[in-house]
Amino acid sequence: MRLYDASVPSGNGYKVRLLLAQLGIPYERVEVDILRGESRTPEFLARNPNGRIPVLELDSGDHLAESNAILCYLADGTRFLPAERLARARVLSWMFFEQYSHEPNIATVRFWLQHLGLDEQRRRELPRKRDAGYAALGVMEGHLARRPFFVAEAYSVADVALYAYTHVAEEGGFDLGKFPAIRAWLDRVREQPGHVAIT
Ligand SMILES: N[C@@H](CCC(=O)N[C@@H](CS)C(=O)NCC(=O)O)C(=O)O
Repeated sequence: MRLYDASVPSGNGYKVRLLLAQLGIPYERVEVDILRGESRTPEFLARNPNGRIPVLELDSGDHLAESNAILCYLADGTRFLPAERLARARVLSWMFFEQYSHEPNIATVRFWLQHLGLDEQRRRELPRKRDAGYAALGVMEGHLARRPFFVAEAYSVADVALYAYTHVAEEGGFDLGKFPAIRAWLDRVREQPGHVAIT
């Protein structure tokens, strides 16, 4: 297996590397310089027409894009994705939440502050992104106040997906001080067997 990932620490790439480590699956990491447009070359677009990492290349030569789809593919049939119908749908529900309400705000602001800087347009958009990011953290805090993990009392790919950008939210200027349940959950995720750090 081969994973096309960013040369800078991308949370979307990290989700996949974390699960691959926890599943003990060997793979080759290919670094793509997204800041220099390497994910937009004709060669890369043949792997993912959407021009983004991560992309998983299977031993069959097939390519799979979208971090959360890759997580579901890898987790299928393992303890990281419940077989029971409702629990499985709840895992997906949190993964869609991650992509719609969390990542576009928390990850995007981190990317701006760490890599792109704030031009006039980003500066204008920042307060709205900040509010939406805190709203997503508020939803997570309420849910985690009453349970150890997102679904069915067990660590799953829902936790992997949401951990990736939450644990580095402070790099985007989000203060986790007001979210004790999230901070306790971050510690529980870090304690899972096979955990690896973002790099
Ligand atoms: N929804 C996608 C988002 C992927 C994404 O935004 N990747 C970024 C890095 S984190 C990227 O490749 N950016 C390069 C570009 O847009 O050219 C996923 O979850 O995989």
